[in-house]
Amino acid sequence: MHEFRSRCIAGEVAIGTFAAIPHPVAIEVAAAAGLDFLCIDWEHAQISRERIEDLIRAADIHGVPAMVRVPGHQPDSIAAALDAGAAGVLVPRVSTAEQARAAVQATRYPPIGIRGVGPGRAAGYGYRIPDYLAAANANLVLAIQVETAEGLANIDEIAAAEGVDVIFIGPGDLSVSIDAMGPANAGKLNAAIETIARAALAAGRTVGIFRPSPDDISVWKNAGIRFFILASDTMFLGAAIAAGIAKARGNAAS
Ligand code: 3PY
Ligand code: MG
Repeated sequence: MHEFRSRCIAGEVAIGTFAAIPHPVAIEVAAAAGLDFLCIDWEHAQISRERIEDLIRAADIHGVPAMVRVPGHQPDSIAAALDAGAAGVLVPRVSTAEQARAAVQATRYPPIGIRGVGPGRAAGYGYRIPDYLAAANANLVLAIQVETAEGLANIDEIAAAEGVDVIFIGPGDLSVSIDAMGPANAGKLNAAIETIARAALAAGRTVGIFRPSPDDISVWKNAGIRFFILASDTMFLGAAIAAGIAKARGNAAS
């Protein structure tokens, strides 16, 4: 098993970020900064299918596992990301056990799933198909996002779906879906996150969450969460520019 998947399954702390900038330079800069993994955001960033392969290539140069958040549940999107050499997929908006099982089917080769065999980059462009086939089911990480009211209601059945490695909580979508937006509703949102985390942990799953800032990572670690996607390359870039400019302005005024 690849070290990244064994680490995820074992519930060791893993901290990555979303890659939303569609250029290998951003991947190389992020990878060199020392994170545990990258998650290329094909769902919400303007990253094309062809570009995903170049971004994974850039991450590979630095030995940093690159997952891909696929744009939906379509098996062809999952196959495209994995064929390009992704270390795993993050499947958004999984709200039922049936959708969770379909994600497993699309991610794993037979006999576990129904992923199709092809001469993609992951399989050495066809020159290493048997080697890739022999290892892919054990190596690839499958993370599914629970981030809707329906997913919250169905969390016990979703968490029981065999073959899911990480149940990943999307607080942004969840807050909209359960009508718990804004600081005034933080208690309601946090209670929903804790419900998902408890159910997933009881089913033996690793639990992940998106956090926009590192400030409350310890709070969620104490709730049993171990897999963190911290902000994104665009968010880090904006925050660093804002902080630098503010400091420079302050220094210029003194
Ligand atoms: C959300 O917060 O909705 C997310 O999908 C974060 O990854
Ligand atoms: Mg979301």
